[in-house]
Amino acid sequence: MKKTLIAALLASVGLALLSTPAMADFKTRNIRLSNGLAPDHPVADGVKAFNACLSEKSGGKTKITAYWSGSLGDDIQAVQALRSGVQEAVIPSSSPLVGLVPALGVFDLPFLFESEAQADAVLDGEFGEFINKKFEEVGIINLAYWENGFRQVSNSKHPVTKWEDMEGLKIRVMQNNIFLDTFQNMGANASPMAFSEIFSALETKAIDAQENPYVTIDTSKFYEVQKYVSATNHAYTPFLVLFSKRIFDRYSPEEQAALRECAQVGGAKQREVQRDLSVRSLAAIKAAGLEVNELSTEEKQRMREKAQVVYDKHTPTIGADVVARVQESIRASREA
Ligand code: TK8
Repeated sequence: MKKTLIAALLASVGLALLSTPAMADFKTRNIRLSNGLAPDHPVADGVKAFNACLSEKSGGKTKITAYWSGSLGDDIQAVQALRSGVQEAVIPSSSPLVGLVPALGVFDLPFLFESEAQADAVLDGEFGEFINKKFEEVGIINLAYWENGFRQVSNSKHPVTKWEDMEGLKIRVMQNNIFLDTFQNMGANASPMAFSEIFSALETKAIDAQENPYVTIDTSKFYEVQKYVSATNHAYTPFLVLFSKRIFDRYSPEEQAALRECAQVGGAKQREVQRDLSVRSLAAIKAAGLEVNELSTEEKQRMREKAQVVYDKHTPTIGADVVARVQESIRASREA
């Protein structure tokens, strides 16, 4: 009895000694992490797991303070704050950042990914790494890819079951020319707007429509000001977990490694919760009284064909090599 107690004590002292040198490589850090979503979006579950992992690795020294609903500015502003080193982290959509990293436009190409598993394979693989290098060149570290999800069109006017139904719809798009052209090309009256402005623009009828995944339509309560949702699945745009390179470069290698690893841990949790909630969000949207329209296989194909011109027009800006590379990586994921 006594012996086992002593052995246990010795073991815990040994463990403490072992962990001491590593802990010394961590300083007290408060990471301010912002994003545009509501605090009940699955990104919050991801941030929680990210934070718990950091806390464990740093012996409680590294802590994330999260800011929700764009309270520290929209995606574009927050990324500027990272570049100038006044804020540590942000989780934005890739789309508004094409001005900074044109290659990111590849994710805005309509109907690029076929499934979430395929998106995971491409983003977590060699192609994701290739994009990460481009971020470093502009003073940003991308720690991980999380899920925003497949995007769906919602509106307050009428059911959309074919692309012609978009004719004249005043639709908000992200601040991104590929999305703008995709919807203009379908006949919609598209205008770019920051995420935080959508709800009131829909409420005051300044716009009729927007496009976002079910989870966002649910957690940002767009269902309160919309009547129809169409399962268009027209794009899968990822969330990025971005960190200021200026600040990152001042961290120890152990702190840097912990950030990278824990952002992945958070991402696994976020994707899991997101995919689970997506089904329930769709049910909640229906329960709120919205009409949900599925698109026939034939209409999906027509929409895909209609969107082809967007590829032709934007490939030069994204980079023909980048587009070829993502397509190659998609092909490889199909064979895997
Ligand atoms: C939230 C945005 C949002 C995006 C959009 O900050 O702007 O429509 O889908 O998730 O990043």
